[in-house]
Formats: sequence, C-alpha cells, structure tokens
Amino acid sequence: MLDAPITLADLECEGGMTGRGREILEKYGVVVLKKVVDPAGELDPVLAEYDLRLDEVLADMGVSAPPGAPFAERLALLYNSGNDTHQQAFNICLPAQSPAGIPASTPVHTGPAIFNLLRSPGIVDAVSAVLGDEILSNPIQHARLKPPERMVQGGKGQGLVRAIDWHQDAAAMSADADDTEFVTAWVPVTDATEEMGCMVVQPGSHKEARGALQAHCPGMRLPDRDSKPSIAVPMQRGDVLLFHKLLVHKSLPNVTDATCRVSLDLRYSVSGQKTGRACMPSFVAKSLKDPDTVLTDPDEYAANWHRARDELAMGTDLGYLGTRWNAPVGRAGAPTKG
Ligand SMILES: O=C(O)CCC(=O)C(=O)O
Repeated sequence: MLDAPITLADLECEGGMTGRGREILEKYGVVVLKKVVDPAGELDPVLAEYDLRLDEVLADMGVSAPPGAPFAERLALLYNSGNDTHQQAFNICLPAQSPAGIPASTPVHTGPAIFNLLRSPGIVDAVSAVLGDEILSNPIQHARLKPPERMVQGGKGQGLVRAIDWHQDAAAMSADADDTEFVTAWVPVTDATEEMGCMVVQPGSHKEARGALQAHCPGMRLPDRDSKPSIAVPMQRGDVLLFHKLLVHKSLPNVTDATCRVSLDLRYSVSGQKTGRACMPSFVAKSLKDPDTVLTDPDEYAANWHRARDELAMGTDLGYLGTRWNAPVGRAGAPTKG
C-alpha cells in the first residue's frame, strides 16, 4: 500500500527512460515519459493517414460530409451510419473476438505512418530499457479515434470509441501468455486532456494480489475499483505512457464539444515468448543478437497482417478470449490463471 497521494509529477520523467524512469515504473507500475516522440515527424503523419482513410471509408459507405467538416464531425458521421461504427477501418489489429468469425473483408489499418511509429526510436529505446535488447512489436495493439461521446448516437461503440473501464492489459492475452514479459506504450497522437478522455491509473496496483493477474468480468472489466486511489494522467502529444502489464487503469469519456482524441496503445514483448495472440503477426522491433531480423519494410508489415486475416477468414480458430473472463459482475475477482 502506498501512503501519500501520488501527484502527476511523481509519475513524470524527462529525457527518455532514465534510471529515475525505471524506478518510477518499478514503484508505481507506470511512468509518463516526456517528449520521447516527435510530434511533427512521427505523429502528424499518423493524423494525415487517418484523415485520408476517413474520407475513403465515408466514400465507400456512400456517406457525404459537409464540405470542410472537421475530423471529429466526419468521424461521428461514419460511426453513426448503419449498425456498425466502422471503427475497425482505423484499427491496427484484427478483432480479437468475433462471433461471426473474421471475414476476408475485415479492414485492418497498416499504413506506413503507423509502421514508422511502431518503430519509433524513442519508444523502442524506452521499452528496451525495461525488457532488454530482444523485443517484438506485439500484435495486441489498438488505434482509438474518439470523438466527443455526445456526438456518437445511442450508446454505440465500446472502448475503441468511448471510455473504457478498469482493467489490466495482461487480461487481453490468451492464457498461454500469462508469463510473457510485456509493457504497454500508450501514445497520444493528439493531446489527451481530462476533458478529451485521458487515461486514469491506479499507481502501485501492479503489485496487488502478489503480482498475479486478477479475474476480470465478461467484457474484460475489473469490478470494485472506484474506491482505490487513482490519478488522471493528462498528456501532451510527444509524451508516452509506459505501463506494466498488471497496472489497473481505465480512460475517461471525451466530454469536449468538438475535439477528437486519437491515441495508439502499442505493446512490446520479449522475443521468443508467447505473444498472447498466436494467430496475429508480431515483428522484431529490436535485436542485438540478430539485427538483420528487425523488420524495416512497411510493405512486409502490411502483408503480414493481410495474410493473417486471410488465414483467419479461412477458419483458423480465434476462440480464446470470449470465454476467458467470467468473474461475477460486482464482486472482486480472485487471482486466476484463466
Ligand atoms: O485509450 C484508451 O481509452 C484506453 C486504452 C487502454 O485501456 C489500454 O491501452 O489498455
């Protein structure tokens, strides 16, 4: 148990993943790395890629937006059209659970700006300071393009469109990867203020239950967390939130009038360990032992995802996550191996 309330300054670290950064991560399970990504060189291209993609998807859907409509408005138009939000058009991972299976038409966004960011030296160096020199870009990763919730009709959309409830990221892995060492690098592509729906963390929670993964409810939600000490973490683009796989965290709703929050949550794991999504592609992000294995070709990265989708469409079994979590809703979960 931690005594004094934690402030944002306790979690922040300047100058990359220094010794102090490692101490913060070890103690609190989370560290805010200030200015490790280049907004103009690494984040603006991601926004430009999504801007184009949004127009393409709107055109494919036959939805027309008023000329010059801002991104958030066009995105909400798309999310509100038909039964689906179509957010998968922007996601950088295939869906983990789909009762209808994964059709070959399932989109997955694999643009060069995303690949460039996955290989960002600022991120890979920070991760390497924690996990060592043999690192995979793990396929459990998401893009979250979140317009103000008031713009999205009738409760449509879940954590990729709206706020997400308390959870530990290790719960997103298949049980065979419970011992895998990984960290999440949460990257705000726009700023992420409290009003825009920033992350909220429970510092030190990674040490609860003697460092075991806790049982989640269906929908991957940890019950009974609201009374525990937590801190909202507003962030500026360029900063990266690095956190432990057992840190309990959630995000707030976007309550702004008209500002979209865009973020990527990237995960990196130790090479040779189970990735937790065997049917989806990882790639070598760093290797000192065998530098030639590091993936540098954006076309190969995209092709790997398309191949995985085609194999899944042909019937490769996805079925692990939908039934993994069944702790009773409203009661604290006991530690479990799933
Ligand atoms: O970006 C968000 O709103 C939530 C992200 C999250 O919970 C995660 O990366 O595990």
